[in-house]
Amino acid sequence: MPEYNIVVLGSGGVGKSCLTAQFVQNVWIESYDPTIEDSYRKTIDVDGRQVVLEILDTAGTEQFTAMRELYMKTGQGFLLVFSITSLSSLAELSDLRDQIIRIKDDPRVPIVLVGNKSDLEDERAVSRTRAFQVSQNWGNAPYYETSARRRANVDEVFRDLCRQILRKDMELNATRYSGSGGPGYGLRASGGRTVGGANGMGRRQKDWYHDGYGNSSQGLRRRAHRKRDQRCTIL
Ligand SMILES: Nc1nc2c(ncn2[C@@H]2O[C@H](COP(=O)(O)OP(=O)(O)OP(=O)(O)O)[C@@H](O)[C@H]2O)c(=O)[nH]1
Ligand SMILES: [Mg+2]
Repeated sequence: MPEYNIVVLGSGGVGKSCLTAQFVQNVWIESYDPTIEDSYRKTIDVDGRQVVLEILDTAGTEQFTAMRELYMKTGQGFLLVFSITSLSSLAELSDLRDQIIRIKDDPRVPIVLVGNKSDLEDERAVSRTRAFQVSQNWGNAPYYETSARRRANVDEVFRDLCRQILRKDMELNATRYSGSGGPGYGLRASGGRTVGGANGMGRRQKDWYHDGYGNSSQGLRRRAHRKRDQRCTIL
C-alpha cells in the first residue's frame, strides 16, 4: 500500500489540529491547546485505491518551528490552512508556500489552500474571491472552505491532496519506467508507534526527521513537552 506524508501548516489558532482530529478521529475539540507537533496515521480509499496517510500536525506558534525545513523535506503534500476570520492568517501562508517550494525545489508540489472556520460567516474577514485569487496565483492550487466544527469539507481537502500526490507519483513512475530517469522520493515513512486508535487510525509518534545533529522530531517533542510542563509548574 502506498504511504504518503502530509503536513498541515498555518498560523496559530486557525484550526489545524481540529481539522486533523475531525479527519482522523471524527471528534470536535472546542478547547484551544497550542500544538507542539503531533503525527497521525490513517488509511483511506481514494478512487478505489487504499492509501496510508502519515499526517503531521505542526505548530503555528513561532517558538516551535525550529524543525520546519526538515519536515518540509519529508512532506509530499501540504495543507495550507488559514481562518476566514483573519486576513493576516492568509497573508502568512505565502511565505510558507515559498519556503516549501524552495525546499522541495518543485513549483508543482501538491498543495491545497484551506479557509477554515466557514461556520463563522458573521466574522468573515477574507472574501472567497480574495482567497481564490491567492490560490490562482499559486499555480491554480485548489481552494476549499472548511469547518472543523461542522465537519464540512474535511474529508474533501485531504482527499484532494491525496489525489494530487497519487497523480504526481504516477507521473514520476511513468518517467522512471520510460527510461528517462527521474528522482525517486526515497522518503518512505519509517517506524513509529501508534498511540491509541485502531485499524490503521490514530495518533502516532513517528520520527519524521533527523537533522544529522542529533535532533529528531521525537526529540523535539520530548524537549518541548518538558518545557511546557516546566512552564505550567505552579510554585
Ligand atoms: N468556529 C470554529 N472554531 C474552530 C474551527 N476550527 C477550530 N476552531 C477553534 O479554534 C481554536 C484553535 O483550533 P486549533 O485546531 O487548536 O488551532 P491550530 O491551528 O491547531 O493552532 P496551533 O496548534 O497553535 O498552531 C480552538 O478553540 C477551536 O475550537 C472551526 O471550524 N470553526
Ligand atoms: Mg494545533
